[in-house]
Amino acid sequence: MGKKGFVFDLDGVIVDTAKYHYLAWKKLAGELGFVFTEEQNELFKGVSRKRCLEILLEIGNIKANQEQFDKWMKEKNEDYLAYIEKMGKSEILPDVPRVLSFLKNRNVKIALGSASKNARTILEKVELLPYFDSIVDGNDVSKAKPDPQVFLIAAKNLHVDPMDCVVFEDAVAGIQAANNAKMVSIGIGDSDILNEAKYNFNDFTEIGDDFLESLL
Ligand code: B16
Ligand code: MG
Repeated sequence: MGKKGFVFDLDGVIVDTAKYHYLAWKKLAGELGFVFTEEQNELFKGVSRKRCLEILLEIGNIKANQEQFDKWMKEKNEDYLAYIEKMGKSEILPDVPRVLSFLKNRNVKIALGSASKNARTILEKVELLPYFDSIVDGNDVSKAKPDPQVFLIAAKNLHVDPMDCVVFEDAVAGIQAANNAKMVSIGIGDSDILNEAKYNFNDFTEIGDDFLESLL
């Protein structure tokens, strides 16, 4: 299929940082006097930090002024970063290094396309940074997924036509963003939820070298 650029989402695709986001949001909710459930945390996947806090405050029915809002954003991120600080290679999701190595050896370009402003730190911690030709994260975008902006910037940085790019994503909005960018979308996770993806796999152990080869 002549694909030349491969873009990976971070949380839910390369590492499971959702569990750390959850612990940090849960702590904040506790301080604000309400319970935040793991089920509610599902709503936060792929969503920007600012939007997550807005949703959290809606759940707790809490009104905040700008100063409180900024303080809570900062507090949540500091708690989250304390978990990230302890991350290592063992937290990379199964077979991600195999797929990255395979692609690297085939001389295609690799980018990260994540909503997280902590993406670079996380890739450094799990020692995957050298695989990436470009990192596009929450610091680079003004429009959230499903807007295609994050992936279009990645394609531009890789000097690859968006139509020659493939995206690995675990969030519905991310699959929609990839489709909106006219890229090949690959859903990592539940195929019933990610049913708008062109291809679906539960995780990278299901993505064989022959499938990758067929994309090149
Ligand atoms: P940060 P992804 C997303 O990562 C997470 O899924 C989402 O829960 C989080 O709020 C967002 O990053 C922002 O993260 O607070 O580190 O800037 O899936 O887009 O890689
Ligand atoms: Mg994700």
